Amino acid sequence: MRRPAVKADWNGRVDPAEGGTARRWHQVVQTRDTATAPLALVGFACDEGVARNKGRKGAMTGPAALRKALANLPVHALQVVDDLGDVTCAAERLEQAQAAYAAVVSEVIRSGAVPIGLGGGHEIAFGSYLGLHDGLVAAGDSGPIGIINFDAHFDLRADERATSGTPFRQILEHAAANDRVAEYLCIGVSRFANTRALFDRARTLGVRWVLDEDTRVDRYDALLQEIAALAGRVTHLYLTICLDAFPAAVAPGVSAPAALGIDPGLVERLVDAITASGKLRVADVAELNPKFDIDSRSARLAARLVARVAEGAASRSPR
Ligand SMILES: [Mn+2]
Repeated sequence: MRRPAVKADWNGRVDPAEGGTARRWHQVVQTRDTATAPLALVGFACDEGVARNKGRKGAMTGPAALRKALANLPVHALQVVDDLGDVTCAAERLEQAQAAYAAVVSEVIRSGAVPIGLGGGHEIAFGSYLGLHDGLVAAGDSGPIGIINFDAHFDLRADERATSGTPFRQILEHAAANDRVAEYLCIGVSRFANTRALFDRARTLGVRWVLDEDTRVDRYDALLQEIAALAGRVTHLYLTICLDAFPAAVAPGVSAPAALGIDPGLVERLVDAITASGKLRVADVAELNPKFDIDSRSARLAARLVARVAEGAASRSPR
């Protein structure tokens, strides 16, 4: 179920004439079994949740496409990143894969590093949260967790089985059952991609959200305020970015392309605020589906977002 990291996955351009400041991701990634660097990539090769949610399969190869796009990006503050390989999901083994991925995330968190999950369907979110919760429990930390999800969808579905559409309902139920305060903020949610039942559930569960039509550069201050207020109320933040939050032209390689979508440049600035809080403990990028991508646009965007999170988190790292 766990596929070890492979150095051959990381290759790209080398600029020897430019010296030591011309380095790229493939030159700072080290393939390992356990985390020693301040940041650790953990792939979640899975689209079982997407399939159960009646979506377009293909996110299984998301982590591989993401590594390929990431390999050639230049590094700035980033010195070293661990790649811990992939947890892969066999058919019908979603819950087991989520538990296995959560165990890796938890181990990384206990080591003091920040795990960055490479999706995989958005069912990755329940695993990331579970790993964070378990890692904190092991450290005797019962602090409140804030979850920030950039997404066109709430993913609060009530389905009996876990899918890519249920993780945040599962998270909030898990938190309630385990005496953990968890607050969920969903940014970019669309009125035309979520039923009234889902908005009602969001209200019942105390979820805060910002509609896609309000996730605009001219509302930057209000968005920043929303994030700062959440960061002020909690001890730990979990950031998850669903690529279907972005316009279909920018991110065609997803299960459910967005008709409107939100501005990636705006999301990056908000991501900077999240990493600058110093409270980011785990992050992931979900729903990369290379099967439907065009010119690797979605993979490039996903890679840029991972790099943005990593650069921000690295400059905050205690290590
Ligand atoms: Mn989602």
